[in-house]
Amino acid sequence: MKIKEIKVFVCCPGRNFVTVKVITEDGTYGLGDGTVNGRELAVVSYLEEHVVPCLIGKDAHQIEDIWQYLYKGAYWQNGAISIAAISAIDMALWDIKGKLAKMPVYLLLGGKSRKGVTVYVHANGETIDEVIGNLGAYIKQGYKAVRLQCALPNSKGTYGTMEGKKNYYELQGNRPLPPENEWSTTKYLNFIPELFKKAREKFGYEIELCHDVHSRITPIEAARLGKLLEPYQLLFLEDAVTTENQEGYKILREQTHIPLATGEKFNTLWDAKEMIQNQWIDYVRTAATHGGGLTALRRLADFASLYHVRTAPHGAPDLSPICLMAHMHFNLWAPNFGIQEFVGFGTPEINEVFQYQVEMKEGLLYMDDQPGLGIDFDEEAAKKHPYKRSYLPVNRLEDGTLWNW
Ligand code: EZ4
Ligand code: CO
Repeated sequence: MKIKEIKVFVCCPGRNFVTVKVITEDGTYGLGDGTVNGRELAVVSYLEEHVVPCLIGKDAHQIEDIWQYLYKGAYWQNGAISIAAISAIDMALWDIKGKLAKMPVYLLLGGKSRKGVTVYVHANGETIDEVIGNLGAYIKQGYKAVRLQCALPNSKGTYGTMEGKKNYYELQGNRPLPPENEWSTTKYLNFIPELFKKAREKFGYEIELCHDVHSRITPIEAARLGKLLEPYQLLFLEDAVTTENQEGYKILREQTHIPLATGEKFNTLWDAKEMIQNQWIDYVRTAATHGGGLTALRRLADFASLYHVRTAPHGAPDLSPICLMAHMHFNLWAPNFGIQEFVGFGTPEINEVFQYQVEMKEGLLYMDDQPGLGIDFDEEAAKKHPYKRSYLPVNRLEDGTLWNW
């Protein structure tokens, strides 16, 4: 089944998404997500200039060969932009294969390993009381796991909080230049254990809790945080330390038994190899959009399964619903699936552009069986929401030193 045409879209229904539509000679089409927050047009250009021309006329069924062709064949294998482009094509090809086989993609991967997909949602707030209130609301709705993030008192911007926005999807949606945030590790380490103490006092230990440090502290600081949080039995502590140096996790691992998660920025299995092989982490958070699509995630999950590492795919609002649907299939299949990050059911604008069906029952997400990934993209609706230049914040220490955001 030959690839006839590939269209690349970038739209901003509240925030920017890069979408690929691969169309075969019989008119079947597949969709993929290639969004890299703040660098969207680089992916569009990589796709349009360097990927699309090479794929016209190729057999859409040969997913593995196309993956290798775009990865090894480019000579420059790695990199966030090129991998996002490969990921988008890969998702679209799996979507096509499912549609042609008249099967949901999870059946092609090997079938269901579970009845539904356990998710964790985000309880954010400007104060501990606000976070605890939001946590209570999620528990009432039936969610089984919640990530807690709270603004540090008297500081300028804290990762994961709403910054006065009402809708999570609006956060970071339209920032033509990067805003600047401020960070103090001392304030953070002194403050954050109290959040988890209060959450456990109020709601007990049945609800799973997690927290994202967003790579802002050093291994030994993370060890201290891990120890401080140990009594509150987190499901995991996410991105305690940056991962460029995988051995940072060794130091952390030796000091604390808090479960560790990382990997939302991993582009290939190689980015995670040492930390998985050495069992320094418990959850690998790589997304289909940033880790090479379903073809690569499958390989990562199998490798991780050898070392008791479970998958916990990234599910931030800057991944499009196409990525969420790809993850639904992957999560249903992966025998070592752990949990899916989930920020909700979109906004009216997003759901006008992307049509898909998921529902939550008792903390698990379910979808209807549809051929392929089970998502559609309305090109006309997308045109109503043109791209808007937007950047993530940059972060500085109180003395002005540029820091990890
Ligand atoms: O900051 O996706 O766990 N989720 C995260 C995200 C990331 C954004 C960056 O684009 O860390 O909120
Ligand atoms: Co994260």
